[in-house]
Amino acid sequence: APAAICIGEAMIMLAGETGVPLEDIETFRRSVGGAECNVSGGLAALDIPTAWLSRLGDDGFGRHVLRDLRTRGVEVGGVEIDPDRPTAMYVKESLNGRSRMHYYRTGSAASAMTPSFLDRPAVRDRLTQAKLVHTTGITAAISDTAALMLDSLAEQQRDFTLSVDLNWRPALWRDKDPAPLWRLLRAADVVLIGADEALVFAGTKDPGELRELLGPRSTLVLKDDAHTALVLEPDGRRTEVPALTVEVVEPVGAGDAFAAGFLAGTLQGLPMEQRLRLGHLGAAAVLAVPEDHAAPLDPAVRQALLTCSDEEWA
Ligand code: KDG
Repeated sequence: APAAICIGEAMIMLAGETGVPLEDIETFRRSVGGAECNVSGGLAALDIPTAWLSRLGDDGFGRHVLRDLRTRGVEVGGVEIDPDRPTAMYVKESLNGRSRMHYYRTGSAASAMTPSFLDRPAVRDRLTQAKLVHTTGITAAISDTAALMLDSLAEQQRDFTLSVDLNWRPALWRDKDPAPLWRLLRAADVVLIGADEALVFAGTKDPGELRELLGPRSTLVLKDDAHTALVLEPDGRRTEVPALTVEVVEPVGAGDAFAAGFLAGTLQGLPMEQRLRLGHLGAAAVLAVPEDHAAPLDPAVRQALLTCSDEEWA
């Protein structure tokens, strides 16, 4: 049975040529994106038995997502196919060293997730057996019914650890009340937040202040992009590990790879410092490629990097 479950929307990603404005792009490169879907692939690549739960359209894009995830070792038996709504997609435009996302996801199959999605036997069985369930603020934003589903997920009698990555996407929250997102974050056992987005969303990137806002019971993982990541545990313990220096090709997806590394390390019971290192290693690999996910590191190299001295690390 899958130890980890990721719930959220997957999208077909169409990346335009770098430096070309959307109206002039002629050729797009297709890959698969979507935060929770990226995390599921990252966890599977680190040998964690992982399922991805969501809804897809009965279309070629949906079939491609399923095939891609299966190839990456993610279990997709709990995915529901919607005959009436499409698989979502997004277009990535890279201009002046920055990426912009253009979403085509309103009314998508995944946005029609409701609390009853969790009651389907295929989903219920997987949730009962999971040790960890991961989702993000994106799922709270894609529709009111998906936000209600997350309320119901948070209220469950649960044996699993609930992990939530803030993934603040202003474009999805325009004219919307972020209350469901606050509820989700406050219900989580593990909260992952980037310092930049913390500042925009919560008005602070101070770990102590964030802890106040989120409530004392969660483990807070605060990433300061290129520089460092720290963990604040409920008992007040604090662990910090500097990031690796990499030449950034394209940043989207790095946060998901970080989450996958950190959560895999958590499920494997690694010391906190190694969990953070595993997160940084995942992020570094994705920063160096244009896609939202990267090929996994050679296990021997990974192991050496996890256990080297602090001086050798950074
Ligand atoms: O974290 C990466 C995601 O942002 C990307 O894959 C697209 O899920 C996505 C979103 O909604 O922004």
